[in-house]
Amino acid sequence: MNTKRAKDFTKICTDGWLQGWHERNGGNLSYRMRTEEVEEIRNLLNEDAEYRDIDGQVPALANEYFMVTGSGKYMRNVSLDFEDSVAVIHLNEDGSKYKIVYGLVNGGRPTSELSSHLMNLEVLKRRDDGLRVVYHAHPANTIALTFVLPLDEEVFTRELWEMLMECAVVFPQGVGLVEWTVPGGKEIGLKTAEIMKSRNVAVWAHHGMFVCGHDFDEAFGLMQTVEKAAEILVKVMSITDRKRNTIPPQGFRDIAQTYDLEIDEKYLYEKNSDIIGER
Ligand code: 2HA
Ligand code: ZN
Repeated sequence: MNTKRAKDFTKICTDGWLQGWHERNGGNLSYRMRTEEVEEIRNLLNEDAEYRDIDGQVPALANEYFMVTGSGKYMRNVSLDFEDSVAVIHLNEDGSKYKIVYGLVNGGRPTSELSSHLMNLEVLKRRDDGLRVVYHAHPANTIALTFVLPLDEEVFTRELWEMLMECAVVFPQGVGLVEWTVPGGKEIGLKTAEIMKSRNVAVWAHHGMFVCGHDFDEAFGLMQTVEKAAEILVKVMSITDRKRNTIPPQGFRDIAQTYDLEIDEKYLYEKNSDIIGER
């Protein structure tokens, strides 16, 4: 497929692979297509394909088209063979079934995380129609932190924010956390979608991260910013369990004022401990 959107989709898969976020078939990507983008490839679509059940229902996405990676496909292969690795799917009139109208030419199904992608895209559509990209990866530092930081969204967000001043600007709503849950189904999809109602980042404990964006660059940049902050924290924690210096709560209020951001005060609690991860 030789469209701008297919190129953008391919680029993030390659970029994520180069970051080391996509071992084997790890990670997946979805994009809610615009009407004109579907029209552009109309002659490539096979509308006779059979509808199959989605684990979960997404009525607000009925009749829409999505570009998604395939289950078991490797992100590193998307640029080498797009038609083998990626599908365009169409949802039926009540958002309970999908059919593959393009791609996965050597067989296969959409990503094992289809439920999470579609449930996220549904709440995002309600929140802001422009939020069309959902990206899942396995970035090592963020995953590492889920073993040592408390799985408390306020603490987790605050520790990341302190590592890299950009964080508060890039994800001022903070990050949501999903405690260990078996991936690949409706349960984890519902928990993640709950987070996406108000935030752009969901960390899956001991597994990976989901982010959303208006476009592929924004989604990738968000994943990279969270992971960069996590990497710095891992470095700090490998030296010591406490900080000698850091950005104080007022520092974040000043950032919010300078950049005209709404920062939730719940992340700016006064700390009683200099031990990382303690309040
Ligand atoms: O596609 O990342 O969560 C492999 C995964 C499942
Ligand atoms: Zn995964």
